[in-house]
Amino acid sequence: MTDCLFCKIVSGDIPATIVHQTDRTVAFRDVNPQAPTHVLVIPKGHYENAAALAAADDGLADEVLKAAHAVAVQEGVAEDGYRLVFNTGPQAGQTVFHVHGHVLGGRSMHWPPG
Ligand code: DGP
Repeated sequence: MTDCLFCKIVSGDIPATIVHQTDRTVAFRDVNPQAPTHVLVIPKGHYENAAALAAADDGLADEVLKAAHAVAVQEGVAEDGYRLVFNTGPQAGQTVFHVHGHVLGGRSMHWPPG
């Protein structure tokens, strides 16, 4: 998608600090981190949100989840625990409409979220 920020990160047109990559996923540091570890995990292909990714039904959602856990392990937050968030739709706070999982860790988290 030509007008998508995260597609431009995938293509290299916009720089990002990439921390993990597979054939079909990429993970990079959030520009506005909300925790000591804050990494975004995305499929390289464009899907608007988690619902669209799940509907793709080709194993890609599973790959994104596995990549998110691999990031948590790599970042050293898997043992103490981390939060994986897919804001889905404007009311949930989604602002970039290329599905992304936030991997947040390195501090205590509270529930419910704001
Ligand atoms: P969400 O609100 O769930 O759609 O999260 C979008 C996230 O994307 C937000 O935490 C900030 C991050 N973000 C926005 N623009 C950029 C960018 O250009 N580079 C990086 N690395 N992250 C970005």
